[in-house]
Amino acid sequence: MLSDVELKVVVLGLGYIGLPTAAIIARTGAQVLGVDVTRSVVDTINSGKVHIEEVDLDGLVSGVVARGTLRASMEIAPADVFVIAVPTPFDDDHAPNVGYVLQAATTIATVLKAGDTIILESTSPVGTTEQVRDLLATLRPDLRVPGRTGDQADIAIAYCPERVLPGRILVELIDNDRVIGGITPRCARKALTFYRRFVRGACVTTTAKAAEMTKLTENAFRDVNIAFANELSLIADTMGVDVWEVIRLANRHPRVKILSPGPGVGGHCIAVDPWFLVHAAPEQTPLIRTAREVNDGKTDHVIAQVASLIEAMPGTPVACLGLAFKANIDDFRESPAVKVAAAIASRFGERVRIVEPYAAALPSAFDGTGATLIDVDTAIETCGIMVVLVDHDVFRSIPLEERAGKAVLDTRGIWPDQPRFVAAEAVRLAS
Ligand code: SAJ
Repeated sequence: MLSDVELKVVVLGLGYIGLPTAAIIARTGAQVLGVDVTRSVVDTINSGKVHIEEVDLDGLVSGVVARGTLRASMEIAPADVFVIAVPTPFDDDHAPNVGYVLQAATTIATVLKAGDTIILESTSPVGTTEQVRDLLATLRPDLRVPGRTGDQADIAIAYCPERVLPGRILVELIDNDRVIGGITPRCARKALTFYRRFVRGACVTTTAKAAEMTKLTENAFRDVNIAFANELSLIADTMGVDVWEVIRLANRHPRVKILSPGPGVGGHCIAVDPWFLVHAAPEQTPLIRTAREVNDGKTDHVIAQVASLIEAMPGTPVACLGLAFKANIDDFRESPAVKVAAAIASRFGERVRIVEPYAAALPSAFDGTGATLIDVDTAIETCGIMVVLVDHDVFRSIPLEERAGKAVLDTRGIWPDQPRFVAAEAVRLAS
């Protein structure tokens, strides 16, 4: 086996998963080349800086770049292990788009040699790893690919999904268990040897297809469970019951663990991945599809609730607290908070003030609306209506006396001590 210093690794895609992964591998002493199609990303990393916000990532990247074990480039180079960590979005009809994965495989084919290992980490529809294998077989007929030539393959191909939580990526990359699916058992073993270099969690081997479905299952499981919480919040609203209290009480049952309602489900994973299962098996997925619809519908419900509250209090400035897709991160992709705040801003214009400590400027969704970005203290001083869209710690810490007398719509349940009648009464008056 190659020692860490001799091992050459290429990571394709230097985003939220690829960059931390590349940096952690580089910390083991392996020579890592990160490849990305965006010039500014490559330049930023080579100057020892990061283009994404993630706890402790800046220090790690500057360290490994300074040591010379991590370098970024727009050009691929030969290596022993290739890790694909590119996006897999879906098209308008919810069909998964694996174009970036196939593009990455095409790039790898130009430098691939016997003995190399290719690992796909991107969330992918079941069968994608075999698709990568078939593409490589076509592009490089000189190499024997696994699963077609018994145990005699020249290269190893495996699927190993990332399962890290934004905000805890560096910890979870090391501590989480990994599922490693090989096209053949030999492929899985080769990939396992690689992950053992930096993963402390258990590494469990399986087939590529089972690993692909496992990843989709994890995120669909969470989506379905959040949908249950969101549905409860709708029921509780119609009954005038505090859903947060009901959930707290129900969770005292030893086998009940209800998640938290919110303004909808955001991010690039949980709001996307369940569609891969629905698209692959439409007849068999009524529950998973409905969960997606419930979670998306919750965002529309919150928009209507906020609009009623604002209409009930003419002229009162309204503060929308948070834009990120979840607490304490700067990631606004697929964020329900952005959807709610932008819809409200386009309707109520200058009355709408946005508070988002993780944003230097308002995203383009607010262009031309008249909404402004203000800090939390100004919001407390000037806004009679407060809408909590994200449970950032800085919002959680606002004491009751600073919120007293305000009409509050708390979609995240961060202020259990807020007199609930204020918002409920205003909404009732407006309806
Ligand atoms: N949310 C709720 N209520 C909850 C929990 C979450 O409304 O009780 C919302 C969040 O506010 C957010 C969305 O759901 O808008 C998703 O947040 P999340 O923290 O559940 O998940 P992500 O998208 O940050 O990361 C998920 C994780 N998957 C699972 O927990 C099964 C992570 O481990 C995966 O690596 C990641 O997706 C991914 O990349 O697939």
